[in-house]
Amino acid sequence: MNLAEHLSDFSRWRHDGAEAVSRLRNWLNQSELGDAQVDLRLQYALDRLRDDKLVVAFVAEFSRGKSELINAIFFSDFGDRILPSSTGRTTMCPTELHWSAGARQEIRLLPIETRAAHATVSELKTKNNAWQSAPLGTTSAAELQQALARVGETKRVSASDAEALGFAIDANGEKGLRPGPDGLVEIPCWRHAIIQFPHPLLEQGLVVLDTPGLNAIGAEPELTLSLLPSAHAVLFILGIDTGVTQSDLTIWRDYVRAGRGRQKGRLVVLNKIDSLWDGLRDDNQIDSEITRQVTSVADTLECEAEHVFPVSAQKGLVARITGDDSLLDRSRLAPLELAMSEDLLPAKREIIGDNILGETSDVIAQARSLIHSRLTGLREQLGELTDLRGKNQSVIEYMMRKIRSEKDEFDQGLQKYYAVRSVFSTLTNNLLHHLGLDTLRLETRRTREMMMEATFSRGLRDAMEGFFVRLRANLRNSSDEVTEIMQMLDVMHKRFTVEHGLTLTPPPAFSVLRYEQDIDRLEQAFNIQINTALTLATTEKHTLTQKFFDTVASQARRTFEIANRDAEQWIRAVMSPLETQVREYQLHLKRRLESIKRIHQATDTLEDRVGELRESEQSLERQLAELTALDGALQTIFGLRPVTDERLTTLAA
Ligand SMILES: Nc1nc2c(ncn2[C@@H]2O[C@H](COP(=O)(O)OP(=O)(O)OP(=O)(O)O)[C@@H](O)[C@H]2O)c(=O)[nH]1
Ligand SMILES: [Mg+2]
Repeated sequence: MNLAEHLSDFSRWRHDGAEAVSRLRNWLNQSELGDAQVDLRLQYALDRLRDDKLVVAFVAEFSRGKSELINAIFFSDFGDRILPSSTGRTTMCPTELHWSAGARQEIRLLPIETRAAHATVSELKTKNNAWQSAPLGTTSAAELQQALARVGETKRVSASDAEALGFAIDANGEKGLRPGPDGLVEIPCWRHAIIQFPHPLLEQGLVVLDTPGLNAIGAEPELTLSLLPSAHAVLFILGIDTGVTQSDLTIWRDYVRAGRGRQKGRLVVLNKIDSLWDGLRDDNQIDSEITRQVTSVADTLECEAEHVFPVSAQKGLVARITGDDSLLDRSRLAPLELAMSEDLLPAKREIIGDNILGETSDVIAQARSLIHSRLTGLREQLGELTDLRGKNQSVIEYMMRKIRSEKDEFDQGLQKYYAVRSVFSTLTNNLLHHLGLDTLRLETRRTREMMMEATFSRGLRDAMEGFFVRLRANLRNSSDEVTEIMQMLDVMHKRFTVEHGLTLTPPPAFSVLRYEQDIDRLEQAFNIQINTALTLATTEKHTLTQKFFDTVASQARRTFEIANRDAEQWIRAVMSPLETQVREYQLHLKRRLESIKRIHQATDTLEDRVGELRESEQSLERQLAELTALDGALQTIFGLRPVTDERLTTLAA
């Protein structure tokens, strides 16, 4: 299977999974076993399954062949080069290629001037009027090429204007843009480009991110703090003709590997191997030269040689367009694509699968325990009634009194439960306040003001450090509240179990650790990169650190948003089963009382009633079997790790 086939296999899997989840959802509704909360949870799971994206980013210094490699891997069926690729700097802004069902075919360009304001690209994505957009014809390759060429547009502005937009200026052109004789510098017209078009791979949820070289990467903190770390695969590209240069190494260390050991989905590509096909060397010499270079690259980058893939993007593209199989073999694209799909898809499946199974197993366990408690109640009632066979009126009256007093006792217990529930809602409000976006907004504003006032690097750094410290303190407070809530729930559960003999499913746990780790990671990434920014001259330092902070703040907001959503969901998840079970039990007592009353008043005969209950018992048992089958189907799809033919071969080897 090539990458495209792997991807369509993956998308089929998601489709089947979505069907299985839908079946569960419909069944729960039809069997009256779900409630609004459960329905919402499954709806979210379905949405996630359908909208899920796979992001593959291409990162390198300029002219290493990123765009050409994208053309060869993804777009060769257009019969031509689609993304512009040429000598010198070509791609001037980060370019995202994707497609969402129902979207308009278009190219959207974000003017570079938007860098001056405090909004990050992801915040601007929803603000249509910030972008310039043009419809995109996709019938001919030429039309596409022409539209896509716009990602390379530049303009000349004064050095001070460029500085205000966060570009570094350097008279020598080493550490920044070099002003021309007229004092002007050349900057990209666009800050970001989004290309939406219905390519089959993009339709399956693939997002391709093409990036420009080092200078541009460094100036957009969002790329380095958010887009690249969250990409499912990052391909780092080198040229065999240039080897590993100092700036290649900076990109690798600061942006791709970012201080950690080998990560899944991070591949090194040694491009342009065709430059060794000079007609003088024979195949053996070429092969050993490639092996030598691969080893040396792996040494320099401190990675394993088998994660370095020598290819020729250009010859690969030509081979695919002309259908030349032997050239395609020589281009060595296939092993790279195989590694990409092996790194990318199984890991992704595992995450999605665990995620969805987490939701559905919970929902299924709830439904199962509901059926069980209905069954237990029913069987208890059946026992009571069969015991009454042949008994006289006074025994029936005694039974009735007994059930009535049980019911009264339970109702009294409920009063206590309602009192505790109101304490619970105070506690959960506190929790949501600490995880709240208002608090975060306040912290963000405060830090920004402190940064404005800071004259020295120390002050800037202190302001930022304080920001992280306070965010962590908020999370720790939330963690205390979670403990308190858990203790209260525990008491509530014990009471119902001991006093009324209810068997309740223990509440799921909740921890803020994940969000703390997110914040830690953000701080780490930030620390690595802020050092570079702090060595700059004052004005640049201010603009760049401010921009860094904007991204950090927007990332932190995302973490807090997720924490909030999770906490709300958790609160619902602990409360709703308890409420349902209490309600069920109340109903059950009522039914028992009703049924004895009717026998007492001789409206029903005992045998009719017993017959009815037996029928209900059977239908509950049927429900249990159906639920088990639905569970099994979900486990098969999401629980088992997919084994591909290639995987088997590697395992065997
Ligand atoms: N010989 C050879 N040249 C290649 C290969 N891949 C790309 N090139 C050439 O290298 C140059 C740069 O390629 P691009 O695809 O524009 O590189 P890029 O990394 O996207 O560069 P920027 O967009 O400027 O950051 C072009 O002239 C390509 O034709 C290859 O496999 N072999
Ligand atoms: Mg390019």
